[in-house]
Amino acid sequence: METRISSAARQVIIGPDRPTVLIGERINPAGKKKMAQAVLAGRLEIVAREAQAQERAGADIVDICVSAFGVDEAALLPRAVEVVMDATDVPLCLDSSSPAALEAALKVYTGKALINSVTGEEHSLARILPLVKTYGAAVIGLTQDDDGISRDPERRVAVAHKIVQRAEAAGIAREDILIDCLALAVGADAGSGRVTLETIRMVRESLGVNLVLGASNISFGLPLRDVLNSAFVVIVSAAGVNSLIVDAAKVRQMILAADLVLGRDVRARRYIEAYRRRDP
Ligand code: THG
Repeated sequence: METRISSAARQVIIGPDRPTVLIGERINPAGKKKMAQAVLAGRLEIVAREAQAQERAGADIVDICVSAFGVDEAALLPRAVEVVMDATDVPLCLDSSSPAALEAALKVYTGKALINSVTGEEHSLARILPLVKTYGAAVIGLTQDDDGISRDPERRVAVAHKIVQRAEAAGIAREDILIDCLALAVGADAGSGRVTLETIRMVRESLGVNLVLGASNISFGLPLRDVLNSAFVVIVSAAGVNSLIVDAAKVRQMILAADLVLGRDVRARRYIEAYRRRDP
């Protein structure tokens, strides 16, 4: 099963035998004072520059989130999308929990967007799935519902099934759904990594859909976050996650190595190419 995301100029394919697709996470005001202030003031140059930097660092897709206290996302998300489309050719992942903001962004986006995200909550399914269908987009389904995020993998899997079923009933093809089994901070709950891995295994076996993961969540609140994130992305890649929302500059080398070892980099072409292009 292959998931296609595109901009006007470029197509990215997510699939089991393909190299891991990196979705750059850095356009997100959470935890970034400077970006939050700029976004709040409507100064979006920093967003354009960050998109270009992530593309140079190996991001295949760029996630755009402008959610911050006091921000009118329905006004700002489409503007951010326009600014980024002017700055780069990378396809975009539209990251918002606001259906109005997502629709405004979809209206200006040229290409097949990745909508981030729908959940198993009734209000989310009802508002987001029609947008996916109308705009011909793909969508990330988060394995959480009206009861929140379960610590029981079986329940997360049940939410994944519900999302896929409802999406297909709305006329959305299964290949246009990426399931996010959810990574939570291991600093808060040492069992959270295993819950994610068990969910990944079961979703892969029972649904056969492509998988995405916001991997950096795993290290919130702990020191040496890059070390933890590196270990985690390798483990989840081996478990079958084929796209990651990450800081591409920090994990690209590790993912190139993992893809090669996992047989997703024929004749080591990408690995060697990255070595040739490295900064001397
Ligand atoms: N799943 C899906 N979408 C998501 C997430 C997910 N979107 C948001 C988030 N989780 C993924 N994006 C980020 C972005 C930043 C960070 C973590 C996840 C992060 N930022 C640093 C911080 O907050 O401390 C700041 C970085 C900096 O200052 O440079 O860790 O799970 N579908």
